[in-house]
Amino acid sequence: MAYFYNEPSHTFDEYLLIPGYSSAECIPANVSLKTPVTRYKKGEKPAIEMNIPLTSAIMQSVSDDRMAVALAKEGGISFIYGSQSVEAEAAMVARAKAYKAGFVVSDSNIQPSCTLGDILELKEKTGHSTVAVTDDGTANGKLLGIVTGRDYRVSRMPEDLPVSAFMTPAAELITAPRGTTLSECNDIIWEHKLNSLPIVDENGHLVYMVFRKDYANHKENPNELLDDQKRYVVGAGINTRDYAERVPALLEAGADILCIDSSEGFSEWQKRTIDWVRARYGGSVKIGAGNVVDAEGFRFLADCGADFVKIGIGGGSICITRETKGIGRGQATAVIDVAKARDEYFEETGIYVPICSDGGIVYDHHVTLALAMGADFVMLGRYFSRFDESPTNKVNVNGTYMKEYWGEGSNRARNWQRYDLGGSKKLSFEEGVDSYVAYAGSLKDNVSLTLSKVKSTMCNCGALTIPELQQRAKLTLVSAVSIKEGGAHDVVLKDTNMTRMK
Ligand code: RVP
Repeated sequence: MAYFYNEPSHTFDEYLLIPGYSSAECIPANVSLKTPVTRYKKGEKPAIEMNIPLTSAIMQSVSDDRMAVALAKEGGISFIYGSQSVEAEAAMVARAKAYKAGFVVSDSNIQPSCTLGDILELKEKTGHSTVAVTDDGTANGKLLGIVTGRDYRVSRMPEDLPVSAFMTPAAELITAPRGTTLSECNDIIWEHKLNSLPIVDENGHLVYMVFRKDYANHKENPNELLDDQKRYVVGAGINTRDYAERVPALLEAGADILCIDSSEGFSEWQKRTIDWVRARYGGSVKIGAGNVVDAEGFRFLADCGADFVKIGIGGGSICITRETKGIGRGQATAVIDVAKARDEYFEETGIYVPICSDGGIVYDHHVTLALAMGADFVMLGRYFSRFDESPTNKVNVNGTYMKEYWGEGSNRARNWQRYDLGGSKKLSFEEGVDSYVAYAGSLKDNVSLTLSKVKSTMCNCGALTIPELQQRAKLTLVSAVSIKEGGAHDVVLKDTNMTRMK
């Protein structure tokens, strides 16, 4: 006879935290959100930790190189999507790794024979007023001059005036050689009262631009997550089919950590993939696996050698797996069950395997709940898709700005490897939808607001670290009626259009 669970499975919205004692020490400024990402032995330190417990989903509409840089700046990790060619994914990883905080590959470039009209058009397109003039009009051509808003007056100059007639020529520019450090660049910028400083190689070719305003930004990222060469830490998704080609290319490009991207990870395919990685690279290559929703699935992947285990089936905002296939589990119950298994595994073996709650985070406080239930970190898709840094289009729908967001199992993404069970190489039926989400602005502003709420609740629970939260949290299931009590009720809201993140 089939096995029946006695309890229904629950999701985050059905739980609340009960405050614990908060001492005077318990203030948000004292909270550390540092968390392990990879397995480690008792008494040792994990090879990779994050400064904040957030990762971005392995999805076309969420994680590219731009997202990877933006999230690493805040202290988390993006897993660049694998549902693209090996070359394209490796190129994204390489770009994120090549990104040097404060050093920008110029995106506004023009040839000297172009006109003032072309400059205005370019400015309209990129939104940037500093344009590099190079011999071939590319970001790495020979630097011939710079045009800024101070070099022209639209009302006094004809639009067909060539750029060479009003640019500041290279001979009059202050530049710095490749290899100059960011702080040296900053000194030059201040000494000469510049807004931007071109970095050139020994042949006079443009390599980077350093902008005065970016230096200030860089100083504002105390949590940034860097590797030992001071490059941003970047993750990448892989599948259980083409790992023999994909993994070497991603590592060559500089990926710090991999994750098998699969809707259902309790399978021989995952074991084969991890075995292949271990046989070829030993423990030096870090690889997460998943997704699972119970203790058995966790133990299987932990025994296979996964560096972390991802939890969640069917809880994603764009996911219709539960409707189409009838599999899955309420995300809160899945996290609680797997967290218990992770702790038992640690007791038994002395090996701590971090777990990641993936999907279904709707409100900021769901992050705190997931951590309190035992997750070491969370993975979010919808959340990050709403920001400027996600790879999708920002569109105006009936007067409101939206970003596009689609599932990996949708017809749009057609990521068949994620749903593959060793059959034909195609997506047989959809397990995801194509959608819009409300545009929410910059990642930095939103992440800082979310984490300030997380820290505040942690203080209410008397916890200054995530492990303390996991030990001290008191959680209660709530009734359907008391959920209603939790929102604004029995009042007439003044702003009925107001959308809130609780
Ligand atoms: P959410 O954050 O709720 O948007 O969920 C994101 C998660 O949903 C992803 O990390 C992934 O596990 C899952 N996903 C991605 N595509 C699909 C699908 O098409 N069904 N599901």
